[in-house]
Amino acid sequence: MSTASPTLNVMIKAVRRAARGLVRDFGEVENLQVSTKSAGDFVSRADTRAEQVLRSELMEARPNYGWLGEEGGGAAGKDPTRRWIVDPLDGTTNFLHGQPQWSISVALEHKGRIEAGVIYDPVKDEMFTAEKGQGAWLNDRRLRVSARRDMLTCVFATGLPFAGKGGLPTALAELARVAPHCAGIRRYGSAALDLAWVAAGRFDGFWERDLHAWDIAAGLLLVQEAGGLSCSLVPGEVMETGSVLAANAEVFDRLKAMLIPEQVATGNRVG
Ligand code: 2AM
Ligand code: CA
Repeated sequence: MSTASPTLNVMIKAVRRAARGLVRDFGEVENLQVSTKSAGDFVSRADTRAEQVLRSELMEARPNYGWLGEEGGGAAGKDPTRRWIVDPLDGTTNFLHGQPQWSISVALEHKGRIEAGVIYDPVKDEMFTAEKGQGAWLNDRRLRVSARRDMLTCVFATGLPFAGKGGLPTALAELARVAPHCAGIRRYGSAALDLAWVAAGRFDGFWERDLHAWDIAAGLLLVQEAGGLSCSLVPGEVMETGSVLAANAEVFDRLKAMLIPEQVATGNRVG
């Protein structure tokens, strides 16, 4: 990153610390073939421990801020305008299956806008960072979304519902609409990393429905700071609906027209 603010440095330090425990646990999980249940419990504990590490680091550095975490829920802070939005382990299913595509996502929200975001992929040692107005970065390299404008050359990421989630018919209809017009669609299972990869130009766009604020908060800022666009797939603010479309500015409108032909989604940009 260029000149990281003290707050961004706090975030980076916290995710690096949480990552150390997760990397250790990821090594263990590959050996844990005893039973699916014990592996599942082990990963839940790893997830909870990572959130505890993040919470103690971030709240120690900024004691007045509020908190919204996937595991620990929400807590108001003395400063009602600022809160951390944290996913300690995004891509839990990959982690559980020994697949190296998972991340830690931390965002700082101020008055409803995301001011700073960090997504860390510890397996690849890739630290994605963004601060409002300061660009998006991967380690020390400035990020730009891809410049592809021909849909036929584009690779998109999406998510598919897991058991019990619902929404499979919609997801399949969307695949049927987009797949014939692009070079490929990937389903990697960490929404936070998918968004970071849009920012990095590795994906030309990403969409998924019914996510949570902690899955997307940091990633949306990364996309915006890398010159991409985002919106909600259903009426409302994307941070509330969790149904997100993000893409480079060249193909954004065409992808949007394929995914929500019946309506124009509200708001193109985060914040
Ligand atoms: P998670 O790993 O933190 O749960 C991918 O489709 C996205 O959906 C990921 O960001 C993932 O976040 C989320 N996800 C996958 N399985 C999930 C589950 N069983 N419950 C809630 N969210 C899930
Ligand atoms: Ca998540």
